[in-house]
Amino acid sequence: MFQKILIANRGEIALRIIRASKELGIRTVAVHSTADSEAMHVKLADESVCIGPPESRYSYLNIPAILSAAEITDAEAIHPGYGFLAENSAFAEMCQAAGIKFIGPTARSIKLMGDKIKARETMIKAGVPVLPGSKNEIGSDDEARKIAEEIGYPVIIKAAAGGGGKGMKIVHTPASLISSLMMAKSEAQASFGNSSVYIEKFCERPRHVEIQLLADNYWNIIHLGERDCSIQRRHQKLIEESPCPVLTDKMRDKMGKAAVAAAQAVNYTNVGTVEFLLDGDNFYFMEMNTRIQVEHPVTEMVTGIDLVKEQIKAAAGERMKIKQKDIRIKGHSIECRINAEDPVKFTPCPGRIDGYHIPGGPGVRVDSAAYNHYIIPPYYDSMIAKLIVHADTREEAIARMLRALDEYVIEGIKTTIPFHKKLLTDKDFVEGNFDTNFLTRYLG
Ligand code: MV4
Repeated sequence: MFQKILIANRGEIALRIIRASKELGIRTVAVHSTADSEAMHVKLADESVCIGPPESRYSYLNIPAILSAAEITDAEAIHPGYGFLAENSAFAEMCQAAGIKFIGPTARSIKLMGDKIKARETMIKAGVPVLPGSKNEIGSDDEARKIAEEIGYPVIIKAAAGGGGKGMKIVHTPASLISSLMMAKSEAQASFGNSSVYIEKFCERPRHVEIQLLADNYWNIIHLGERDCSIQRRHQKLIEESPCPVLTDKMRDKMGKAAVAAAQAVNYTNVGTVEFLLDGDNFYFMEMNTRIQVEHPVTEMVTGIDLVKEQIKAAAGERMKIKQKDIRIKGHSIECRINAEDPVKFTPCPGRIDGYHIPGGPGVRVDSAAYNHYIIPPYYDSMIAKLIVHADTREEAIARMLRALDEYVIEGIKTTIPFHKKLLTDKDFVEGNFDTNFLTRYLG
């Protein structure tokens, strides 16, 4: 096992990794920007190194500064968390070249899954269902017309280097195909430095259901059930839960097996998530996320498995002790993302917390780096806490979440707590009757 690891992240996920490390007897190094000198991850780590000015590109994305910090503190491994450098295959390669273990999958897996066209092709070969679409990058307007006619409208144009919903264009009629194609290509070039796009049949009312995977370095790959992440606004998830309210045991087994097959096809290691669109009884591969995700706690609550500890152990070369047959999904878990945002307009609202009390009691977990009098800097993501509950049934989990949201006091800034209180009493939400368009309709 590692003696010391460096955490190349901030906020709640940095704390989550520090906590897992401490329980494994590993010493921790925090890195931070000048805006984060008073941040909780700096206080909780054994050591800290300032790596640059507030802007992410000069600090949390500053590869030479982070590798130097690992070198001077003798850290043997780097945990990237999520966001920032977590899915940067060049960074994973540079860690390896510097003799530092990257706590995540191989650079090869990250690169392959980062190319959504290659990922799609890999899934087809592995027998994982995908929506009808183009095999390769769209080469010409004629090719786009031909493929769209073949699969039928509506279609969706996606960037090969995209993901997470960025740069997608939905096309309802042939008349708008070519202009959408032009826009998609130029947006892809501007956002990702790569104008390559592909076309898929557009699925109108899907649920977003994803399978959590866990793998070691010895070809052992298991799945830990699913999360329903359909409650999103502009591709930002706001509520996640496990299990998915409409998935049968039979469907879970099928989807889980497909996700494992997907991972086997690329010799996947460490943790990962396979995203599917669920449309009635059919599911289709969307993308694979090669990192620990924000919403991992709901899976931890229903399986009793510590995903961050497992990922550190896997990276250290330990053989996985958990077997697929040991996995049981127990009860129901829900996570609400609490953002420092206006609860109606969702505009960021950084500033000083003045009055803070966290909820507690049975089945309540708060993953947060916030504390009373903490000043939320304006430079980073607005998520300040994840409130996670676990109960025997979904109904009890909703009641528990409403109770915990009532206990949560965050004063001095605006948060999305009032939004969650309202949404959790919505009839359709309570009935589990929603898809990825739910919030667009709900918010009007
Ligand atoms: C789709 C889709 C419907 N049809 N692809 C969004 C994130 C990325 N992982 C894939 N995404 C989607 N891909 C096809 N062929 C619907 C989504 C989607 C979505 C689209 C518009 C608005 C909100 C959405 C939320 C989740 C998924």
